[in-house]
Amino acid sequence: MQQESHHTSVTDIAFDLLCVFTETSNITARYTLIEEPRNWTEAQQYCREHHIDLVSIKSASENEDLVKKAQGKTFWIGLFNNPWKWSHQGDNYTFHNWNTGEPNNWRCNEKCVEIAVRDDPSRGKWNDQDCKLKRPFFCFDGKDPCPVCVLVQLKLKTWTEAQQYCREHHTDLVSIKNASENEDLVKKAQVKPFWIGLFNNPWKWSRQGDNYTFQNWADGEPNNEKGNEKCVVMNEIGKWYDSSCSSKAFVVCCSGKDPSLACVPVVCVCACACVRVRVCV
Ligand SMILES: [Ca+2]
Ligand SMILES: [Ca+2]
Repeated sequence: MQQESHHTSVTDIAFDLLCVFTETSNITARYTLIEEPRNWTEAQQYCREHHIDLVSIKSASENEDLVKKAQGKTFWIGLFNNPWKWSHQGDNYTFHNWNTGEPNNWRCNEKCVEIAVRDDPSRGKWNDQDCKLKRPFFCFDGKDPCPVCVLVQLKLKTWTEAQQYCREHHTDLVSIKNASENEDLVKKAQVKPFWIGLFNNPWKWSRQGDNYTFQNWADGEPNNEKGNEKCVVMNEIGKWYDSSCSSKAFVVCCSGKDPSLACVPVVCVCACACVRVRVCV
């Protein structure tokens, strides 16, 4: 059957893992530098009002990222008080980057944290500081529900394995709600055909709450050949085929953690060291 040839052709190739990684704009867009200096409390208030909160820093790469964006200015971050905690609730204080001799709580009056941005060894290092001093600061704008990272896993999986994988490492298999999402996905996917979250009869999406309204079946599909085609793959041009769930195709997960967030589909995934984005097995 002509339509089914895409399976065999892919399955027969020997697969090494390949990582295609294109990102960074959305990931780095999670913070906003507010240049007008404020004291720490005003800064916190401003961020909570206009953004989400003062920025938390969880890794050296995030730290470096902010330093690069600070335009040479020393700035407040969301860390405060003793014991140290982040202004943004739920963020754990695990990573830190104190300068030598800091935090020193100078004159018992340093309860807030700034990052110095100078061209010396203290660049990017943290200092506890008097909360009343006015500094520019970074607000946190929330996590990008779907990083632009495009990671391709060349390992083929059955639909069930794919679903399990996506649910474990991301949110779920990808759902497609309209033609532009479909088009977007075809463009971003580096390997095809791949499983989408559509399954069963009547058709529904793996990701709960997503309605099956849009469809993009290839001609003559779904044909439920041999009564055994309950899962759906997308081909090179974005058309859908029902296929046997135990056949193998590539995997595309939606990486948004909150299913209610509109998600740009992200091609899944991994086994390559991918900085800033989740590293998958
Ligand atoms: Ca200090
Ligand atoms: Ca079919």
